[in-house]
Amino acid sequence: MTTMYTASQLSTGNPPCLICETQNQADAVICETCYAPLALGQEAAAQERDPCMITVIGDSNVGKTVYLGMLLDMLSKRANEFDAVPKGAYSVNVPHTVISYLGARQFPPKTAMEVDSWLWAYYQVSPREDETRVYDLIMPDMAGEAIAAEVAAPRTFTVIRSLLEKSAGAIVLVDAALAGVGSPQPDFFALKLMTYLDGVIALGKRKRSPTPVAVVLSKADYCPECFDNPRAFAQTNLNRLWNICENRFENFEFFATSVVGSLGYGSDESDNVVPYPLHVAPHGILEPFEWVLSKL
Ligand SMILES: Nc1nc2c(ncn2[C@@H]2O[C@H](COP(=O)(O)OP(=O)(O)OP(=O)(O)O)[C@@H](O)[C@H]2O)c(=O)[nH]1
Ligand SMILES: [Mg+2]
Ligand SMILES: [Zn+2]
Repeated sequence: MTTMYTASQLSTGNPPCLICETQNQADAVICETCYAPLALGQEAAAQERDPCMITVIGDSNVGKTVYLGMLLDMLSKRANEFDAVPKGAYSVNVPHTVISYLGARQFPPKTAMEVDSWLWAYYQVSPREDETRVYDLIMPDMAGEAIAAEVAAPRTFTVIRSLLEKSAGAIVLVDAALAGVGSPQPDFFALKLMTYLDGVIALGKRKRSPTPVAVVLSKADYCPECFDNPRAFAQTNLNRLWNICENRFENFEFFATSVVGSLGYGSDESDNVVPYPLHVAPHGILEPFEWVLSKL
């Protein structure tokens, strides 16, 4: 099992795992139950606020890694009046990886299913117009296949459930390019995901959940009409998802997002045709995040 830190890098306190509350051995670096880095708990113990977790979920290949990397990079470049400070150098790994790949005109590789290889990011974010509002954001980059496995058979990946239980908000990515060409897969997967989320965070059978959920229509560069009216796009192309949002969630909104401006196509080592990002032009990355913060 590999980790990003050594025991000596971590402070001496031994708070329980922030995600699943397991009390681990004092010299452990990752949680024995959920494999989250224990540095998260130590960072959090040093703050005097409760950390705020916003979880990015979605199917495999929907664009979670690219979105999260771009979002964290934009935040640390002080985009849109936000100040964001990474807590712990490990937090910079997601944006570092994503921006390096995009700079080399490639997409980052898919995230491995093993929980102990996921990259976690812990950022302290505050809007510049009101520096008293500080959010300790914790966002892991999870593998879509693990999310699918947990949704299909709950408790296969306890870390996902524990995270969602503790999340103050969720960003759900849905592949707009696939939905736009009539594939039912994004709609069905999102319906399962929202049903799962409702089961984890619901207050009761009748009550709609107040947890803000931003639905991000990813790869909207393939279907630019998405940007004009994301809600209308969802009502037409993701009707099952739209209905469960209306029925079960008090606070939801749809956003269109894209990271690339133009794509080229080429073959990879195994002769599959793959897209290459020729030009990076982020659109609509911060909006869903700002909206979630505004609802907390
Ligand atoms: N056109 C376009 N394609 C994108 C965009 N973002 C991601 N992609 C494509 O989607 C693929 C998957 O993106 P990832 O971010 O790796 O997806 P993921 O959700 O992290 O997938 P897993 O790690 O398997 O869960 C990329 O390799 C690109 O081909 C975008 O903004 N526009
Ligand atoms: Mg990924
Ligand atoms: Zn844990």
